[in-house]
Amino acid sequence: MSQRRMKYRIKDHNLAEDGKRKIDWAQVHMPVLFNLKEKLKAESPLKGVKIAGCLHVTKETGVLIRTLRDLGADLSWCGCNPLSTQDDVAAALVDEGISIFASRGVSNDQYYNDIHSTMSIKPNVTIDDGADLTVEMHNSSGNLSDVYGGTEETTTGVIRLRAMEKNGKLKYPIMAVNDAETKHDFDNIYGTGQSALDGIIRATNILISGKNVVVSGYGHVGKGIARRAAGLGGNVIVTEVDPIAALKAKLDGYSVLPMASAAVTGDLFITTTGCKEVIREEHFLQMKEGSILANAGHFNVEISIKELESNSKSVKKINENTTEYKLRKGNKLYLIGEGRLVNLVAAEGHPSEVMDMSFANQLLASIKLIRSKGSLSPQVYQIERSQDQEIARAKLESMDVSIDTLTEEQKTYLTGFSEGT
Ligand code: NAD
Ligand code: RBV
Repeated sequence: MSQRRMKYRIKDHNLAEDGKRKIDWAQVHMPVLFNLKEKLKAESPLKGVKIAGCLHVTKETGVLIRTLRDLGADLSWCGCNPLSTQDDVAAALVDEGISIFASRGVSNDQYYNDIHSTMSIKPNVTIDDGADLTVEMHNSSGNLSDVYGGTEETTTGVIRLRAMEKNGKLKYPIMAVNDAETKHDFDNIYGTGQSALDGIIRATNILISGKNVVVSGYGHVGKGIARRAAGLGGNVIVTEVDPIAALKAKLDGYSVLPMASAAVTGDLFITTTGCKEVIREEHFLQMKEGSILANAGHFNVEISIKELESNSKSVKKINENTTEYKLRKGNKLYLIGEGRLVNLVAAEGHPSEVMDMSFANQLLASIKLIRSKGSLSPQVYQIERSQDQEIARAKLESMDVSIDTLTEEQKTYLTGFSEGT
């Protein structure tokens, strides 16, 4: 595609060399995706397929985009969060002939304009993170008959798409990439566990050791963050609404408290629930001077910023990613990354090594949609076990790890009932 005729919207072309170096670095750390591409490239499975993507424009996503292009896809891409785009990566991808519509720090209107520009390719496949693109595809007046299906990267997106399915509103099949074990048991846990703390530390340089770290939600993301915060010497307090998750947190050795009590003792608060208004006015008013607030859930709804603002007499930026709210009662609270995904706003998102598996799932799920075009009904589909197994094996292999194989006798034992006491 000629760059002059190609449509795109980025911040600054001059950043392209930096972005290219970053994507090249990530590529070296994503061997599963690379080897899949090498295996598939002779058959060009994406030849002539138009793909619209709405997923954080990061160096890892850059590797996914290059992979899809090298397998024949025609691509158009936007960010899935107003603050997560790495502008140098966006510039590098445009330089490589990809239509990118993304920059860091967009308004809500610009965010949706970028989604619509991305959709104008009239995709056969949508790759989404959070379901904003898929919802816009459904809301637009355009015909969806060219769409074979879509994929969804994150927990919140899968929840939204299942709700669409339940309400009879889903018009094309979706592969729930998040629900693959090689995605949520690694990306959500280890990826967010490390990168959320990385973001908080980059934004504040605080010492985690000795702090009371309140983690809201003890699902995949919460578990990962709790483990890493404890590893850094933090005293972890979990808040939950689900009794089973709360019990797991307690038996994993953490304190479990309702937010009303945790608000009084916490030094650092990290929300990971996918739910709204988890930290709100009644909690802000109980917090200690200097408390720090961050969110790792998909949307910026977990910390009520509206109530933080309405209770403040002054608001000022401390640095690029930290804002000070001086409450009317005198205390100062600090919000990181405007309450958006702290790992992508204040750090670089997940390490390449975990995105390797998430994006291998994205690639295989997209190919599956293309191969079964027309034969899938509009539902949210689970990733097949065989895909998870293939990715886990490839990842182990890339790490030089070998495992055992069941003997025939063991297989018989594990599938039989005759051998007992
Ligand atoms: P999950 O379903 O495994 O866990 C969510 C947990 O939050 C559950 O245990 C639930 O009981 C709890 N919860 C819900 N409402 C609550 C409330 N009001 N107070 C306390 N606890 C509450 O989901 P997950 O996979 O951990 O994902 C959580 C969020 O993080 C989602 O929005 C997901 O999209 C997002 N996510 C972000 C990243 C990232 O890069 N930052 C990575 C993966 C997932
Ligand atoms: N995520 N992507 C990155 N480095 O590109 N980091 C995190 C990256 C994804 C992750 O898979 C999660 O489910 C989603 O962002 C939340 O929006």
